[in-house]
Amino acid sequence: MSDRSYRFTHAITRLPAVSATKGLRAVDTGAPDITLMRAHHTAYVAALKAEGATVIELPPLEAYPDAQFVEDVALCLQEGAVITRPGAATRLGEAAEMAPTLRAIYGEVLTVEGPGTIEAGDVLTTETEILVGRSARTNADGIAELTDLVGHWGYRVRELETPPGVLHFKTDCSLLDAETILSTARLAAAGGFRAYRTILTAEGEEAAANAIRFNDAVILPAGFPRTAEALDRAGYKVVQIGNSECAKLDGGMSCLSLRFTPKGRG
Ligand code: CIR
Repeated sequence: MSDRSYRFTHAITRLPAVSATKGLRAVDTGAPDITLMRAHHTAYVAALKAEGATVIELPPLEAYPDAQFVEDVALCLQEGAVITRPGAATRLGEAAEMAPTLRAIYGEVLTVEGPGTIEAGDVLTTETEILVGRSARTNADGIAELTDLVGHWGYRVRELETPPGVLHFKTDCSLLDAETILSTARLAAAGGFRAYRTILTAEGEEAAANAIRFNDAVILPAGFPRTAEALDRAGYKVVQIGNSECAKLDGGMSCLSLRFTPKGRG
């Protein structure tokens, strides 16, 4: 089986803006400390580079307090990229900010035009399919438009539900390899992952599910020792990165990068 769903040559990140203190959050647990958030971000970028990534590091966007969560505004595949249409009104303009960077990399960049909305935090690409969780940010029209767009490159989309009260589908799961998904128990219980092996986050460690597999590493938010140990025991190389400040904005490891291998380079 191929490994293009977790082996990549490139990543895009964006340094958090000072305005990130005003980022969206479901529950207010206090303003994030921007100095610490940036230190975590630096460690995250270093972890990607240690795995061989060429990282395109974009500057902060003060007008968009959530713009460091670059994952949500585009879906990057080998054949091309799709600019999404965020469901959060304050994030809609972030998509156009990402477009020139993707156009410089890819021959083909498609755009979700609406009226539907879709954020790529709700999109999990595996070796065989693209799973999309319907959520408060991603609706049926958005999924239908994405399905049309990526169908053009031969991809199959399967619609699932993001659990109620959970921001994004990938808040609760991440791909570990071609056969394996790291998932919270609540998402796995919904039954959408029957074709995969699942490793569950430890009870009380649900936030560990927002991880990424990038080449040989599973990059996991720090502070979830039982899940880290389970992954280690299963043979994965676990790299832990501080996430206390992005967590205050409901962000995790997947949100902070776009990961891809443009066709011809992988
Ligand atoms: C938001 O609510 O949009 C941001 N505060 C967090 C986005 C996290 N992104 C992700 O889960 N993919």
